Parts: sequence; C-alpha cells; structure tokens
Amino acid sequence: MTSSSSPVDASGKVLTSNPHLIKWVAEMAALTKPDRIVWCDGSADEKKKLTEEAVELKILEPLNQDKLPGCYLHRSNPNDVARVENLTFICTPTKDEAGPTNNWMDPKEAYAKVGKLFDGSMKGRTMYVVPYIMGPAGSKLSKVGVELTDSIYVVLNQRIMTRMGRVALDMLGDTGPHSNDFNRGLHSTLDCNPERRFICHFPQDNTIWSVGSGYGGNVLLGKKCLALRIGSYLGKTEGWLAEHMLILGVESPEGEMTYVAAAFPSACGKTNFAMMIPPKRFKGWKIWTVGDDIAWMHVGDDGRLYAVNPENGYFGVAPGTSYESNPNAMKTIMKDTIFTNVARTPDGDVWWEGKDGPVPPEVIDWKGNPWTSKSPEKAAHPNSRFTAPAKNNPWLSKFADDPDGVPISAIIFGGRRATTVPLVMQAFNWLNGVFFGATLGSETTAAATGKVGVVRRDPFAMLPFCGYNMGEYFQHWLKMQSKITHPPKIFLVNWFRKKDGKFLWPGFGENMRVLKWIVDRARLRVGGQETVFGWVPKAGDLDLSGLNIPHEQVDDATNIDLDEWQTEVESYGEFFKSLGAEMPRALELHRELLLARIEAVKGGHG
Ligand code: OXD
Ligand code: MN
Repeated sequence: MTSSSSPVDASGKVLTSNPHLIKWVAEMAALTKPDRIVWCDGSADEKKKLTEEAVELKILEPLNQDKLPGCYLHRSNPNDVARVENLTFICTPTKDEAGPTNNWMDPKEAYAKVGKLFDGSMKGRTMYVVPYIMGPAGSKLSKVGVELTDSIYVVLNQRIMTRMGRVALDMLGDTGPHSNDFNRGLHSTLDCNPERRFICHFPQDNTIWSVGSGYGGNVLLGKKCLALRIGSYLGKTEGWLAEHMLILGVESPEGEMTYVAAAFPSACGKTNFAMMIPPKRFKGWKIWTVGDDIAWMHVGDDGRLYAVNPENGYFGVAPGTSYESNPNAMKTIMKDTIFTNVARTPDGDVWWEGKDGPVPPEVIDWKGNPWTSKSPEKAAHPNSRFTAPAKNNPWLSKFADDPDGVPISAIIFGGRRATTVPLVMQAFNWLNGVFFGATLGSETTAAATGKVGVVRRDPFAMLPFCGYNMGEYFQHWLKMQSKITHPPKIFLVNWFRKKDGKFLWPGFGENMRVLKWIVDRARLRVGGQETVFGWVPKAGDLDLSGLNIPHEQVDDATNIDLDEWQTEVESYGEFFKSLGAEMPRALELHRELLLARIEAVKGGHG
C-alpha cells in the first residue's frame, strides 16, 4: 500500500480516506518497518481469524470451550506482569508541567531515544492499525484513538476494552475540523526487555509511545495512557474531569435512580463495589454497573456533572474474585474472556488463589509449569487478569452506552486504612471534598511491599495516572466548582478499619448500608452529625437491621479520634510541600484550619 491509498477491509470496502491518519500510519510504518500492515475493522470475521492465528502462534491457548465458550488463556513474559511506574514518562516541554509526582523526559529527547528503539522494531512482523473510541460512539464526550501495534494480543484485548474498528473510523470521518483530532498511539513489544521498555506520553501532541512491554496497563493504550494520563490533561485544557473512578447506579425499590462515582486506589475492591449485590435486607434495591475503573465527567447544560465510562470491558484482577466476593464478575467472565497469567486446571478451566471451591490438587501455573497444592509458589500471578466484555455483566446499566452519560449525585473517595478514617463521612462543601481527594491514602499490603500498614498518599487515586502537575490538577478540581452549579455531594469511606487486628466492618454487599446513607444524604433526606472533619451518620442513621455484628463494633468503625486525626492532618503538611509551588493555597489553609479546630475542640488555643 502506498502512503496515499485508502485502506480497505476484507471485502474490499474502503475503511477510511482520512488523509491525516493515512499519512501518520505511513510515517510510523517507515519507522518501524513491518512486513505487513493490517487495518482492523472490528468485525466478527476478523476476530475469528486473529484468534485462530493467535492460537497457532501459541499467544493464546484455548480453554475448555464447553465450560468457558470463547475464552482463552495468555501467559505473558514473566518479566512483564504489571504496569511499570518507573518506566512511565510524561513528556512535556518543561519538567514543571509534569510536576514532582511524574517521571519526566523532554519530548525531543524521548522521541529520539524511543524512536531509536522503534526503528525497525516491526521487521518480520505485522503492524495492526487499531482504531478505537473511548466512550460511547457518537458522544461528544468521547475521544477517538488509533493504536498501531505488533501484538495480536493487544488487538484482541482492545476489541474487548474499547469500541474498536470501523465504528471509530466512521466517528473520526475523512474531512472536517475534527478529522485530525485523534490520539496517536504506537506500540511495539520489541524483545520484551525491561532495559528497552518505555511508556511515554506526549500530552501536547496527543501521542503515546509504548515499547518493550506486552502487559495490559502498558499497552492497551486506551485505558491508563489515553483515558487517564492524556485524558486528565485534555480535561484540564477543555474543562472536564478524567478520573480513576467507578460509576454505579443505585435503584430504589420505587425505581428512583441515583448515580455515584467512586475513586479507590488499586487493591481496594473497586470492581467488587461497582458490581455489588445488595444484601437480603435491601430487598428490591439494585446496583447497576456503568463502569469499574474510569469516569469522564462533564458539566451538563443543567449545571450537573455527567459521567461516561470510556471503556467497553473490564480488565480485572483475577485472584480473590469468587462467587462470594463478586458473583457478577464470575458470571461476566464465563464467556468471550481473555485470561492472562492465571492457572489452568487439567480440564481446561481457570483457577486462581481465592476462587471458590477447594484448591485443585494440581494445575499448570501462570508460567506454564506443573504446580501442586503443596507448592510454595502462587499458581496464578497476583496481578493475573481477566479481560471481559461489559455486555456480559448481568447488571450492566442500560445507560452505560448513553452518549450524554449519567448524572452524578455523589462522589466517593476511599482507601484502605486500619485506623483514623471512619466508615463514612460527608464533606461540608466542595473545597472540603477536594481536600478528601487530595489527601487520600491507602495502606500498602504485605504482598506489595513487605511492609504492612504504611500509608501511601494516592491523591484522587490518580498518583500513577495524572498526566500533569498534581498541584495544578487539584487547582483544576477547585476551579470546576464555578461551572457545576448543582454539584454532587462528596464522601470519604473506609471499609478496612481494624481493632485488635480484626476488620470492624464486614464489607462487600454490606457496603450497601453505607451507600444508602450516601444516597439519602445526596438527596437531603437523612440526618448526620457534624464533626470537625465532615458529617458522619448519627446513631440510627445507618440501617443496620439484619446485620449480625454488635453495634459497638459499628460505633468503633465510625468513631473519630481527635488524637489520631491530629497526627493524620499534621502528616499532610510534608506531602503538600512535596507537591511544590502549584499546590493550591486553599488546601494548605484548610489543613491549617483543621489543625486549629482540633486544638480548639481539645481545649487548647486553636
Ligand atoms: C488497574 C490499575 O489495572 O488501577 O485498573 O492498576
Ligand atoms: Mn485502575
């Protein structure tokens, strides 16, 4: 194909005549030198062909097709099993624009350095052109991206995670003012060597270059790279919010719908919360999933905040997922799902630590080796994943595809905290809510660091995903208040508080009780108790009927201890300072005011 000819699909129909796209693909092909270029149309035939090829090449292994129709297993290179924050760069003209929380590289240097790696990286390979939409097709909130990749695994995953193929090319169009408005993503697995692995973002160019990895978070460029890092930058410049938040709808027995968005750092149960099933006591209540990881939120003409989920599937962590923790996820992954780095049972089923039922006596582990229940190693990698279509979710909201999004009445921030943070607390106002987000922290787990209980600040759960200066990002949130005349109420939750080493709150479906208070607060119809830090439920406000735990335990879970809070708020000082000159003064003043109020309440000088 020459650089100016229009690509066609398998039946010879022209896919696009967009001159910007055709030119860019030709330029990137000149750099990476693939043997073949294949333009993806997103059709069922194409999926079948690519899947067969992936099986032939041992990129995918068919699972038991009676038990798990359309499901396949992929084993990644063992050196390539997670996002690589240390190799992820924000490439802005100045270091300040990326801010102190991001790795920075000068764009010229990055293009030159990573360009050398891309030079000839696709020799002997096929370059797949993967056009995709983040967000519902045709929505003015959505963005088009095109990923060029030499990985069939990426193509098949992008097919699940996004609206992929002709639909995206149609949305982009061939001519007109927006025909050059697409994210340019280039990916090559290269030799999958961590020494030659870089995930570079160029926000000003709406461009992503990812090389040397095949792992989802590094290579499914629509997800963390476009929807969050580039998305947050676009959100700042265009006046909207790209957030690491699930979106769910709470339906009352009377049919009243309330939508909630919630940000939790990794390993805090976001997917479980997004797919929660209310306990028996909440007969007639329903939870509908709109999204489990990312929310793009815009202000509507009515001054409310509207959210769309830019994704079309779930890239969820497998270990710990079971019929007990998340029955809807288990139903979702029964068909047309790609599993990565899980274990395989002798009858071609999948297994991971924390799945229901007895531990199988023997499986093939995530590296492809025989494993028995006596093995000291884990059978599935702790970050093993399922990639499953959203449409498989039995409780997928019928508005998940709505081009206008859903109106958000409450925003929740949550972390994993053994002490200090109560079960639930409502911010007094927008600033107080932004302060909750800015100071969000979560305890590292033993599996992750070897040190238990160290609080890592993860503002808005965006620390690894904010594509620009974090202080400026806080400022953007503060500024959004002027546009949102009917703002959602903002809450902080903590399902993980402990006493004597034991969790005080049962979590999972029982979180519905907290969610109900949040919905009722958002709708101004339930009481609350004012504290120095926010509103908490008064005795009797939380519906605890049918909950089989002593009420004192709930009191402990909701308690506010001023000494603990003093230490907590003091600790924010260092953190705020570390964010540098862009840190909004209003948040530091709020911190100081809180310290003064704690003093005053304790009887000091305030
Ligand atoms: C994810 C993450 O994979 O947050 O969603 O790491
Ligand atoms: Mn995430």
